[in-house]
Amino acid sequence: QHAPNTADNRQAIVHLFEWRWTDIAAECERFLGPNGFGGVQVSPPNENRVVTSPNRPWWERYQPVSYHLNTRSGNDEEFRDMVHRCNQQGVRIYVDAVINHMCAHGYSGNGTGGIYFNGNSLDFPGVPFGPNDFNDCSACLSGCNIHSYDDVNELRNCRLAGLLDLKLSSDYVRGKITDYLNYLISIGVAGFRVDAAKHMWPRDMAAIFDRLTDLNTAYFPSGSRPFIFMEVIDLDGEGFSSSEYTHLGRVTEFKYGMQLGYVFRKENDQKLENLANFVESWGLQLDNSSLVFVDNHDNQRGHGAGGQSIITFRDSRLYKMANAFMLAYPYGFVRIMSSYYWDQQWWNFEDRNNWIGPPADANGNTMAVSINNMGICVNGWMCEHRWPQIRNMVTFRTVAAGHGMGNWWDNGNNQIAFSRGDRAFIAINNEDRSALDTTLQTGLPSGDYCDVISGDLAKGGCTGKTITVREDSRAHIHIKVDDEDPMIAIHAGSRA
Ligand code: LAG
Ligand code: CA
Repeated sequence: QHAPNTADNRQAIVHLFEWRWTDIAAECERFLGPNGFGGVQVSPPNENRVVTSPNRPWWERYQPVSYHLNTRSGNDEEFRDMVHRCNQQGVRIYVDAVINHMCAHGYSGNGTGGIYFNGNSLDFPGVPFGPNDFNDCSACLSGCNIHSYDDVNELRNCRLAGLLDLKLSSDYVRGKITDYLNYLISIGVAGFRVDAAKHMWPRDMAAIFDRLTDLNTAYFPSGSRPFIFMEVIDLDGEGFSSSEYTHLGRVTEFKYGMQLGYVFRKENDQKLENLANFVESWGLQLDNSSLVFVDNHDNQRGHGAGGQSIITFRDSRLYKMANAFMLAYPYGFVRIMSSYYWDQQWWNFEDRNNWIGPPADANGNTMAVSINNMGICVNGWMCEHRWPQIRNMVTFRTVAAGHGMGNWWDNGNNQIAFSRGDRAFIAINNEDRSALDTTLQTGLPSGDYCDVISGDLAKGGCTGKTITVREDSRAHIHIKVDDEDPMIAIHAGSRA
């Protein structure tokens, strides 16, 4: 389904990429719950192949070997404890479901949970799956791998990068996958990010989703259905369309982050003014069918789609601006990325280190997330979701929920402003030379408001800029070009 099953109408989730379950549980209690985050997308929780060459890349988790909950993020017990503790905080858990394939052909051994598998003989006793549970290579033009993204048979029945392609038309295979997903539902998860969805037939996915049980009534109203958002990379020009999937749930809207990158970087003839009607002009899926993000775990490192335009934590000023726009504008369900740092090594326009896994000790165990007394993550974890500007814009989105965009203003170039009904207002200045210095209609009731970009409304008053909204709802807005964060955002909850 399309609704995210969040508590209290919360409006944004965060992908805690490669975090351990114990750290996520703690983060729900100490940060995500209190700050109104709706949920967490977790890395695939099921057992995967251990890749040693290169040494423990992040992408080994996209090579399943069984559906036991045993990975570098933790075991079954830790996973269940996390789901419970996060739900107690009103923070939902969404599982990254890798169901299109198992591990790559040609490898065998023991997975992260110690279970034997053999990707030469197509034998996965931990499920169990055998040779008959995979698509044969009859749909593939040469060999077993996908070569052409124009031929939908090849796209869906052949191997993605050598990954053994499950025969999702089989009742038995559907049953095993459904058992896995229903087990997660019984634990209390709220939905699924479905990996590699364009490589699966919509009808096969429909058959699997139909067999899913209702959500656990310990945490959700009875009859609640799992939230489904499918990773469909559709930038046009291939033999399929993401609209083939939108009746099943939301799709990841990759055009959004790519275009937003161009807009804030001022490339490809794009400027902030163009955000006035981007849904039509970029050909995006409808509001209710899309999941949006500035970057994801793939395209922040050159995998997946979007290329050089994608903005990440490395361009922190632009990143805060793009996230602020995404969180302010009423389009799509929002996912924030939370990354770990790695050193890039550029060679021929490609980062040769784009495989590097999460911070780990010498034995390859993922490190716990350390947070200093300023609330900043230190040992390699970026924690973009904790950046005060992003954290506060999550609150902005919740306060504004259900109120449409209004009072659009732009200078015809790279300054924009708009309100969300009479609940919230934002202005952004991405000019190189001119300050934004004018009086604008905010839509808000008169009063003094604390700008949640430069500070917080604390007990003693506003720690940032104060914006005075007059009787006629207009306010004087002044944003210099060289402000570290050239924007202001105010809302009903930041009124002094
Ligand atoms: C996805 N969405 O459709 C994930 O978001 C993406 O991260 C996954 O690819 C992909 N689908 C398959 O689940 C990742 C990496 C790949 C990696 C793959 C399997 O982007 O680079 O492939 O996970 O681990 C790797 C190597 C390939 C190799 C393959 C098989 O990079 O060169 O052919 O393993 O050995
Ligand atoms: Ca497939």
